[in-house]
Amino acid sequence: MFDTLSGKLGEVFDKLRRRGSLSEADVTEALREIRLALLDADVALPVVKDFIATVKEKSVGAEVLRSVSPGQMVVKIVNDALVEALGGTAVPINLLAPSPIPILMVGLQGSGKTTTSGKLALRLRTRERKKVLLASLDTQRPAAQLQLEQLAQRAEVASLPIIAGQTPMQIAQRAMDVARREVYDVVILDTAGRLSIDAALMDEVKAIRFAVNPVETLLVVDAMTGQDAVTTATAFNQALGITGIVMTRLDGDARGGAALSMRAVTGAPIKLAGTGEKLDALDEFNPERIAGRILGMGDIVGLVERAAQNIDQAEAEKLAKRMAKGKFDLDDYASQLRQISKMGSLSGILGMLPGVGKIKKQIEDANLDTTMFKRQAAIISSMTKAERRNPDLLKASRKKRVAAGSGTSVQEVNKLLKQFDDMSTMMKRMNKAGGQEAMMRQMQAAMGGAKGGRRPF
Ligand SMILES: Nc1nc2c(ncn2[C@@H]2O[C@H](COP(=O)(O)OP(=O)(O)O)[C@@H](O)[C@H]2O)c(=O)[nH]1
Ligand SMILES: [Mg+2]
Repeated sequence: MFDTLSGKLGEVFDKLRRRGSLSEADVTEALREIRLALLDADVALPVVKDFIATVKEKSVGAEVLRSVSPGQMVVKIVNDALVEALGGTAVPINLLAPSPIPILMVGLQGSGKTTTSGKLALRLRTRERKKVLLASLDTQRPAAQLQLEQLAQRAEVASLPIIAGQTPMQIAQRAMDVARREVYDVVILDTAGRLSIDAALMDEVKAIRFAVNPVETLLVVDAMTGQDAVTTATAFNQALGITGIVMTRLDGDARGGAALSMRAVTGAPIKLAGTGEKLDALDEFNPERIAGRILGMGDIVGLVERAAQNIDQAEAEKLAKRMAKGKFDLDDYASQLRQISKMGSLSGILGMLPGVGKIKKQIEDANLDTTMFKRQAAIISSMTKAERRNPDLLKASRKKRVAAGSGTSVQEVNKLLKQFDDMSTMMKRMNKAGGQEAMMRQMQAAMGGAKGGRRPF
């Protein structure tokens, strides 16, 4: 799985990394090759387009950190885009519900529902210490219920006694009754598949879903079916509303496109990955780990992350010290603006300050306008050293000079000075009163607020 994609991306990056600096043409060429590699891996076209657009935007906007090469920077950007496409963070099976927790397994015939039911039972018993009951609602094939019973024995969990002639609905209700009476934590309901999506299948599963109200409705799809897996997931999701996807046969030589497209196309997270026929071949689907495997460049990704952290941390500490001493001048303000523009948001540097972490996300959401920061940085660089240290020197004629030098207006210079003044006042207050959240609110207001109107924190 992912081998071809991994190989191709490896070639792209080998080329990039041999260069000391990157021209726009280098990046364009690399993006073209990445695009081809993704399409070749069977990733859905809209997903490829988004992916390339994201990488392009980030690559052009990124300021290369001192200790890493441009090629390494691009590796990191592609890595992050892969993680995002794969769903961002791992989403665990939801076990936060009153027992017995019903988990409904759905999917096409042969996708791996029954096998996965057995694997999941084993996993929940051994890792989560859950008391699990397996029940087969597959009355279509004579051997199906026996298959699950055998899997239950191997996983050392209970299975619902088979009663011939019952309908899937009767079996589901009996399973829930037994689970309540015998105090099971989890009931896994394995359903019958069909060769293709048909109304009868959906109606049967819908009725069961309505009757037992499962905490998880897990769709099992075969990774080897490529784009069809994505189509199947879309159809099941529209008809039933699934809570997660289990992708099986990730051990095979599928090209991986389904895994990369699934989240964007269906919106449902891939929660688990089947990686073999054995009962313990079921893994949590972890986007970071999988992106790492695809790129095979974990060391570089780590290096860039550490470099970014070090620089920001050093700046943040310096700034925090100056703030604490009440020595915050226009040079500090400019250095902060540079950081902000580089990071694309206030969160970059402020997120490093102690206690700000938790509101970092909210700042990011506020989507600050960085072009204004760049203009302000230009104004400050048109001032003399003395003016930057002591803004009170800036009277009318000096303001005119600074405005002309930076290609702005006196009005803009005034606005900047007012913002700087507000910020200094706020910092003094912060030193006295503490209160990070209040500080952030004022800092945002001082810097002109969010693009689309001010949002409350
Ligand atoms: N290699 C591999 N085979 C799998 C995986 N999951 C299921 N299978 C195999 O796929 C076949 C069909 O599985 P089954 O659970 O009966 O599918 P169902 O019809 O959806 O219940 C069986 O031979 C399984 O051993 C997997 O993750 N990797
Ligand atoms: Mg089955």
